Amino acid sequence: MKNLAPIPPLTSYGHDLDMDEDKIGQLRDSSDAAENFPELRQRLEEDGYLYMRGYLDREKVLAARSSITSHLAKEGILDPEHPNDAAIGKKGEGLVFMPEPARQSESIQELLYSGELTDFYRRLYGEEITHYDFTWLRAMRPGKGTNPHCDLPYMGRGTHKHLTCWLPYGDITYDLGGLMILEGSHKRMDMLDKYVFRDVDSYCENRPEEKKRAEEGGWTFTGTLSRNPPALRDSFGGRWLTTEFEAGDFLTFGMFLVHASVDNKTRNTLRISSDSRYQKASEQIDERWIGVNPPGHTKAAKLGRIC
Ligand SMILES: O=C(O)CCC(=O)C(=O)O
Ligand SMILES: [Fe+2]
Repeated sequence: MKNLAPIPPLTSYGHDLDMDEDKIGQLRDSSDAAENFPELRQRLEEDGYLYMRGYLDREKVLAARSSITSHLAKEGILDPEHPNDAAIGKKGEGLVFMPEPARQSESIQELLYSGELTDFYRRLYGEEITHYDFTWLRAMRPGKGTNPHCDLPYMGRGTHKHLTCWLPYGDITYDLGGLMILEGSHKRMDMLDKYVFRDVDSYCENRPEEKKRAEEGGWTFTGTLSRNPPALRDSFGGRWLTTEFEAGDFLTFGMFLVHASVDNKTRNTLRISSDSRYQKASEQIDERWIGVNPPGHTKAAKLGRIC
């Protein structure tokens, strides 16, 4: 087990997190049970996540990082005064999503959709698996991170038993801001049931304003659960859990676990990570994320209903 540095004061979505030990803590590292899938399944059920420290080949992750940083350099996002690998952005530059480089980079495709990682999911589910074709690849600039949400509202048109894999490309210190999860939130259906089954691409056809917005491809519901992570914690209970991630780690969790990210407090370094999704091949898949050019949240994906 790694010796962990104490967690320094952190902010998320611009709010100071409460640093008391019953309000913030470290993710539980499950790499000790890496070969024990019954145990991993049990922990996933209990904790709502598995954090696999150092599970993947660090060199492969760093090779994928290089393909991302060279793309960012080509796009003029990186400051040419620094080596590409440092991922130092020009002022104000950064991208939340970069589907193109994820699709085109062989090293990312191989890392996420073959070998160790897909074997892991096959063994965890105990049967053949499949994955979304769409990859959420992010280069988060300094400033506010991702606000608290569950993933289901964005991807709930197939099975609800799929898993997100959040993977850092490089070491992510506290000031660069990695992912954090809200302990026990996946069991709080009393708090989630009015939120989590809403679909960000559905709208009420009988509400003219909503209909208009949806027809223009706009969002009627952003999928955000809160813009205030410490206040959300106060109402749910549990602790925000995070850690300093390293290349080779991944964190996997289900559709009902509340998560967010720690803000990037560096002066100009981009935080590079991806999130990808895996499920049993035998279960229904959300068509928004399948194909060479998945419809995603575009107009083509909007679904009207009478409310
Ligand atoms: O990387 C982030 O800031 C957010 C990631 C996320 O929401 C996810 O992995 O589902
Ligand atoms: Fe998410």
